[in-house]
Formats: sequence, C-alpha cells, structure tokens
Amino acid sequence: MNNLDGIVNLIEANQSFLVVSHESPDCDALGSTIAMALVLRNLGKDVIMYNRDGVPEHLRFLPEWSGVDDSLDRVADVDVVMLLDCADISRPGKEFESLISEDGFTLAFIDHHASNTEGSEYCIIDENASSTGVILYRMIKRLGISVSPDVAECLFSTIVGDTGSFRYSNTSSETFVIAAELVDYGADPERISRFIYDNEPLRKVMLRTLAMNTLEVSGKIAFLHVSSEMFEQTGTEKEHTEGLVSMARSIEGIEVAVFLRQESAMDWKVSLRSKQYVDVAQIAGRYGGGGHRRAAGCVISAPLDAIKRRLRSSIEEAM
Ligand SMILES: [Mn+2]
Repeated sequence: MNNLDGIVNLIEANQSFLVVSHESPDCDALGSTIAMALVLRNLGKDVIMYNRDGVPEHLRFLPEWSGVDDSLDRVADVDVVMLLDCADISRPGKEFESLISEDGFTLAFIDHHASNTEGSEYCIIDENASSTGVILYRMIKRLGISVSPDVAECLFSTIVGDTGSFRYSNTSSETFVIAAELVDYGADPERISRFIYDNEPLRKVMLRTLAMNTLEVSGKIAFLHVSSEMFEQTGTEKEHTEGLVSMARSIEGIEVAVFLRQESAMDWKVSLRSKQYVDVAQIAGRYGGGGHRRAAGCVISAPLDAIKRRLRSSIEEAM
C-alpha cells in the first residue's frame, strides 16, 4: 500500500503527533523519528518523539537526540501516531501497544519491511526503499518544504545505517541520488561515518572479543552468541552487540550468519543475516519474527544448543 498523498493530507489536517519507532532502535529508526519530528515542528505541529529504549550511546550524534522520550508519560491528547520503520504495532514495545489499544488514535505507517501487512488507510510501505528515511525524504519533497541541515543529517544517517554504507543489496541508484541531495542540504558524510564506525567504547570491543570466541561455522552457516554472563563481565548492554552479526556474515563462504543474544534464562533474541540468496525473513517468520530478505530476527525460548540445532535445520532447508 502506498498512500503518500494520504499521509501528506493527514499531516496538513492535524495538530498533534506522536512519532515512534521499534525497540532496540538503529540509525534508521531514530534518524527517521527525529527527521519526522523536525519536519512536523517546522510545520508548526506539536510533536512527541518516543522510543522505548531511548537513544543508545552510539546514536547520540544525531541532531536533537535528547528530545526522544523513553516513556509515554507526556502523551495526553494526540491526534496522529506515526510508526516509522515498524512492521506492526507491537514493534515499539508493550507500553506503546497498550496505550494505543485504549484510545482511538489515527495510525500512520511509513516503513520498508516486506513483512508489513498493516491495512491502515495511512500507510506508505515500500520494501524497495533503502531505508525508512528515504521514504520520508520523498514525503518531505511532496510536502514542498525545504530540508534543513539537521533533517539532512538524520536522513543521510538512516541510509548509511541500513545500507551498511552503500554496500548491501538494498542500495540502488535512487539511494545515491538522495544521498547526494542530502549532502547538498548539509549532511556531512565524514562526520556521520566517524560516529558510526570509529567511535566504539572499549567495553564494546571487549564484548566482541568474547563473542568471537563463540564462533561456530557449520557449512555456510556461522553462529555467534552473547550470554548474560558476557554482558556482566564486560559491563555492556544489548546495544553493544550491534554489528556482531555482520562480522559473522563477513566470513568467506558464509551465506547465513546467526547471532543469538541472551535476554533471560531461556529467551534468546536471534538476528539472521544472509549474503546472497537465502530469505531470512521467511525463516524468522517460522519462529514468530520477521524482517527483510537479508536481515531478520525473532525470539526463541529454549536452551541455546537446541535453538542452534533448530535454526541450523531451518536454514539448511531454506538453502
Ligand atoms: Mn530500516
């Protein structure tokens, strides 16, 4: 469903907005959230930005990041709720889900997940968009407003994040065209890359060392995990596991990388990445998760070895 004009009309006709994205936010989630909020404020609207997990340390280079709330306490009367980079209403977390179940909020979705099947009248879902930020950029153009340097910085970051710096299969000529325009509007690629790639806390690097010691290669599949104990040992949190799954995928001959992060005694958050041909969204879907063809995730409750065995057979079947 693609209703750019519908969303533009919705924005023009309403005054107060809640802008949210998925938990464990990445560059696209928060870059989109902040860019959307800045655009709406520029149009004279009242906006609350929300993310259940707040802004992780490594994303605190985004303009206006400190304006993102990690609670919904300030939300009273909101006309429109905008869900960005979310395939469904559960992605922003339980607190959000219970809030919107109470009231008759108008929901709008802007997203690029193929698994998004939201039937809301106000949806722009384009699985070919490199990032949700790219769709926002098209929306800003349709609104006919100018792109501020802060908005450009946020949107450029969404592209760098979701395409792995223009390396993944979701990189198209449009990606480069929009990126170039964003640089003209004031985005600074060197600054953004420095914060994304050359700014790692030492404890994150120590966690990576422990995680790399868990590497298991089985044919074209690579497994890595981080246990609760490793988090304790290094004083790290789940945000510090970002990038680990890509390291597993980067190994020569690997088609699918699996990263498992312990959430509680039995719950493991599974991140799946494929290199060329395996549709990992479909595999994640079998376990109640979802995502993109080359990047997807799910949560599985079982002992670690059992999860690995099950995933290995699901992936081999998909190959
Ligand atoms: Mn995204």
